[in-house]
Amino acid sequence: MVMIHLIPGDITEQSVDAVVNAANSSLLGGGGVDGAIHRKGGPEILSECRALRASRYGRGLPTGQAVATTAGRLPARWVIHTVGPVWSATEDRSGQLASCYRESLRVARELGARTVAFPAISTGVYGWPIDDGARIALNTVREETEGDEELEEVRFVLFDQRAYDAFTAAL
Ligand code: AR6
Repeated sequence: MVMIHLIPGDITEQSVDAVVNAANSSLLGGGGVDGAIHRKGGPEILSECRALRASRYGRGLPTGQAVATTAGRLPARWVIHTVGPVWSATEDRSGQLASCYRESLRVARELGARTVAFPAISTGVYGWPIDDGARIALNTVREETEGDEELEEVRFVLFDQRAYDAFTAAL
């Protein structure tokens, strides 16, 4: 059975097989988790992202998809970059947010990762309400890992108290 843990803190400090990055489709960095991962992980991650842009993802990584690179100097083996949807009050984009979690787990399994750390995708710069973001994250990961024999642990790493409280309530 896959253990789901909620951890207050910084995702760049997690010793896990794979850390998920809330990236943007350029794959070339940004603020929030993305900025922290590139800053701490060093230039190796960015150079692999550039190579992905030059090969498979010439037009960028589409929203809801995921792709892996090395983790550079982070205490992890891989970074799985995924692009969350920007929150919209008029359009339901929750399927795209669920897809980020699902596709990231699919890539993690392909890599043979046993431990995976997620941030609360889309709930920062992209404006997704934290309670709803937490519900979608937990429901999708629970559904997706049911009966999984390979994965051991999925960790949600929550940067502030509000996010931690929202995930605790949703769990
Ligand atoms: N560890 C864990 N969680 C963090 C960290 C950290 N070091 N830093 C922030 N968070 P965001 P998004 C939380 O904005 O909403 C970037 O510029 C944060 O409090 O990182 O998906 C990208 O390049 C929030 O709860 O990602 C994109 O352009 C959550 O992580 C855009 O932001 C996600 O916040 C993506 O926006």
